[in-house]
Amino acid sequence: MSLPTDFGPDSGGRVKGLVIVKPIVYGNIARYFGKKREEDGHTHQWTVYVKPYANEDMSTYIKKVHFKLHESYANPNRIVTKPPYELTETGWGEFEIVIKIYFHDPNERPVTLYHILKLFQSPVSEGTPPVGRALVSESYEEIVFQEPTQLMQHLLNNVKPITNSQWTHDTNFEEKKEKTLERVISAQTKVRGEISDLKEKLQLAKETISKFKDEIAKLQNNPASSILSGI
Ligand code: SLL
Repeated sequence: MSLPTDFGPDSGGRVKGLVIVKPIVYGNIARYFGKKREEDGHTHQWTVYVKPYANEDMSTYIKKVHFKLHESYANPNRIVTKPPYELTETGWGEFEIVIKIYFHDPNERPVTLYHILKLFQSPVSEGTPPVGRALVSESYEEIVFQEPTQLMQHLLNNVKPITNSQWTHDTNFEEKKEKTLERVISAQTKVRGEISDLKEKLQLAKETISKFKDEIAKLQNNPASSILSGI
């Protein structure tokens, strides 16, 4: 890729106060063969990927993406230098994939993501997908560029669309966001309730302690009166 080079004498400097956020989606899809393959025991074909949340060609600012697979794979370090940033393999087991994104601007530190490759449906969800139907396990993330250089600012702001047609995702992230927010709010309400219960209990305990302290003081000052009062 040819990079614009003329950004003036200060092009190496960072743009003060500027923050650019790029939302991304990363994860995997997997398909069950329907049986264990005789020759190698593999059961699934899967694809791990990083893609933009919006319809934007990330190659403008991404140089390459490293996918680090489980040691059981031949050449576990796989490098993808152009979109789509994805890797397809077959296998039998789940493991953690380390995804490292490198940028064209060497001043920008690479970003590392961790994804647990998912092949099997969790028992709590609606059972095993039928043979041929893909399982999807993906996450939303935001890459935050703090005070990028002018060069990087230019690259980040000059992305082109990937496709002219609709850019969609398998996961409904808007719905996921709403549901997550609802869960956070209900957890917050529950925790607030528990805090106020505990505060009441604490208050009661403090009052009881103070009553006992008073009684002890009375006893020490005038033991006879306390005995008479029945304590
Ligand atoms: C497990 N801890 O035991 C995990 C490791 C590794 C999966 C899973 C290798 C395929 C091949 C493969 O699927 N490895 O190249 O033969 O579940």
